[in-house]
Amino acid sequence: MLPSRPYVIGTVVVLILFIVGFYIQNPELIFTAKQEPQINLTQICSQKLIDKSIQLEHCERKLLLKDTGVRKAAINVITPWLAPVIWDGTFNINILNDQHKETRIGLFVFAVKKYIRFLQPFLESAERFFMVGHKVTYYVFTDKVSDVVKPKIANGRVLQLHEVTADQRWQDVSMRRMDTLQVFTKEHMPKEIDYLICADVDMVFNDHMGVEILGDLVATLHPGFFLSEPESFSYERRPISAAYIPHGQGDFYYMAALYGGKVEEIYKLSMACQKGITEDKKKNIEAVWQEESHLNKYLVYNKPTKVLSPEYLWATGLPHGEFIKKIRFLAVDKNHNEVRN
Ligand code: 4GW
Ligand code: MN
Repeated sequence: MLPSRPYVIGTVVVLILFIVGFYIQNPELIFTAKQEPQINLTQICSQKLIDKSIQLEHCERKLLLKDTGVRKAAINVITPWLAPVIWDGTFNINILNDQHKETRIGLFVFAVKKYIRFLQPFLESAERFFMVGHKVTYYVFTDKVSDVVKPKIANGRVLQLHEVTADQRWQDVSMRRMDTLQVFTKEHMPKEIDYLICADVDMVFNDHMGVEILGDLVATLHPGFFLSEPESFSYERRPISAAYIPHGQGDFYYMAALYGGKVEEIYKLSMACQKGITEDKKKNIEAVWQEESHLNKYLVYNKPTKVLSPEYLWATGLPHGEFIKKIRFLAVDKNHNEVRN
């Protein structure tokens, strides 16, 4: 026997009401297909290399670049000329230590006039963190050798003290380093060391800094500029100076408080920078950030083979968010009035 007509119509109406009611309570089931995909930056970051189906065009590029995590990933693992950028976690120190068992490393530093006060903490912290277990020669240049307090130095490490002229102007003290470097990298160092690291003295080593920083030509990202667009780098912009870098050129803003390389490379670098400094002096001008400007100029046309992240150059009190896992080399928060000459 077939069900009666009113019974069938009633059942169909109840069914329709049930289905409509279900979708009203679960609207996402209706609109899923039409919804714009939600962009979850964190998800994209971790997924981006694996999931090729996600096209970068779908993302707001500007938004991505503003997201500091992405900017770091975008610029800081490897440079466009394929030089590694050294961050915590990008190297295995045991493998590298094995490779550098016989490597001889120099650390070049100026401590002239009032800056001699920074030398002891600099050297003591270097003994704790700089190239521990390797052959190290400290090349210290000062105007008062007799005032140097020699710290206890581990076996396999040597402290050389050298007398240097104390220039009147602090800018000249700072720039004299290039002049001194071109002499020593030619005459003394080639027989004594393989690599030379040049550093400011108003710094302390605060965490591991080892052979991972060694390379033919090595420069460090300035902590104040590593997230900046090149237009805002404080390069020398006056064409009259030998340190001039035109807009549109240059990759990073490097800080002169830490750079290095093979002795021969530092010889070439210091020759070029000193030549620029001398040319400027003849014209009675001085680059905006003295030898740092000349260093940046040199590195535009002689790309570093390794770049150190700002872990290797940080300043007290500079906020670092989640970027900086290790502060390896820290600028001392100096009282400028006390150290001014
Ligand atoms: C202002 O009065 C001075 S004095 C600025 C630098 C001075 C200075 C620098 C000095 O009297 N003696 C000296 O040995 N230096 C060396 O140049 C020292 O190695 C120092 O780290 C380096 C660069 O100077 P700085 O550290 O003051 O530069 P910023 O401000 O870039 O850290
Ligand atoms: Mn300094």
